[in-house]
Amino acid sequence: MKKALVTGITGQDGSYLAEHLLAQGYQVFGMVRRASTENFERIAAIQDRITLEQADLLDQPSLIDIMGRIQPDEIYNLAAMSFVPTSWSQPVLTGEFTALGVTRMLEAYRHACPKARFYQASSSEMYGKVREVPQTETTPFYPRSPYGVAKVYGHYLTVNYRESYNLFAVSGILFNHESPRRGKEFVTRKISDGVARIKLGLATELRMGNTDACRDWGFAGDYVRAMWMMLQQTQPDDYVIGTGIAHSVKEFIEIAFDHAGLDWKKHVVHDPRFMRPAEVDHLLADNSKARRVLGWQPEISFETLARMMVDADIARLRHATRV
Ligand code: NAP
Ligand code: G4F
Repeated sequence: MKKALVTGITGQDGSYLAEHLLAQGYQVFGMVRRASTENFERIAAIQDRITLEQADLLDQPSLIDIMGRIQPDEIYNLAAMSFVPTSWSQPVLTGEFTALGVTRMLEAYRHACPKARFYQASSSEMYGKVREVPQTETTPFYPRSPYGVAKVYGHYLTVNYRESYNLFAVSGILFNHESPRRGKEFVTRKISDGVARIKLGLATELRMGNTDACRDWGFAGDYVRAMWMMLQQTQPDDYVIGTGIAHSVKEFIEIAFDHAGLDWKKHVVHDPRFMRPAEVDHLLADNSKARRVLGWQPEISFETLARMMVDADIARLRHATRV
């Protein structure tokens, strides 16, 4: 039985990846940081089938310890401070988690279990003020947030450790991917949750920032399959993962409100508090390498994703409030 270690297992991607790995017959170990209350909502359904180990991206000895004890065949480094606006208010912490955390992970990996395969969660946010459209594995980076800068560091460090130490280390450059398990502060989930609240009479308005921004949005369940596929190749390499279709925030709003039978113009209010100091205007993936080499392709469309998220939030809030 292959062993996989997943950091960030309590997050959106970690929970879907753990389910995928269990379905592939893996023994799954999840790294969690200590908290005064447990935060296992997303992994509640599989908690009795996985092993949770306490460690922290900020603490080098804890990382060496768990990798040395587990001796995983595959390591998926998904843990990070992943919310872009927080990276302006907490830039030093973002650098510690999202940039230097990768160094600590790679150091632990090369000393404790160098035969393992390593996946780094790189991001389309690295393209920022895009240098070409669509973006490929060779498009130059121009990050527009402390988060994006930290991800560029983690990306190049992973490439550098692969080349310096002959490790099987890969970076997946993933474009935005969403699901009903997405954190509520990210735009798609903020909208689906807002629509559900308005539909059920729990709110009347939804306050939004830049609704002209465009993203290449896909479904998280599709994207974790790509992570796993990257580690099954004969050679380590980096891949862009996205759908190849971009939509605006406004389009997501329109589909989400329409699906609930609501008129978005009556509820959506522009709020400058949600504008960013520097914006990423338009991201679009060229996924041809992933399609060709990995045989990967997305299954869930933008429209299906938006509707799925609205349905899930309405069901969740109905259950919670008995409306
Ligand atoms: P997420 O839901 O925010 O999950 C982040 C995870 O990181 C959580 O499990 C969190 O644990 C953990 N974490 C944060 N700081 C930690 C620390 N110091 N030590 C240990 N664990 C820590 O993020 P996601 O959407 O699943 O994304 C997964 C990864 O992919 C992230 O690295 C993100 O930057 C990257 N990424 C995401 C997207 C996307 O569209 N979702 C696109 C490209 C790249 P707690 O539960 O304890 O907070
Ligand atoms: O959903 P978002 O917060 O995601 P963002 O900034 O694109 O970052 C996500 O995707 C990255 C991949 O490119 C990941 F690496 C990262 O970890 C994260 O998962 O915002 C999307 C867009 C932005 O342009 C933002 O300005 O939506 C715009 N937006 C408009 N109004 C808003 C809002 N975003 C948020 N969060 N809240 C708003 O009210």
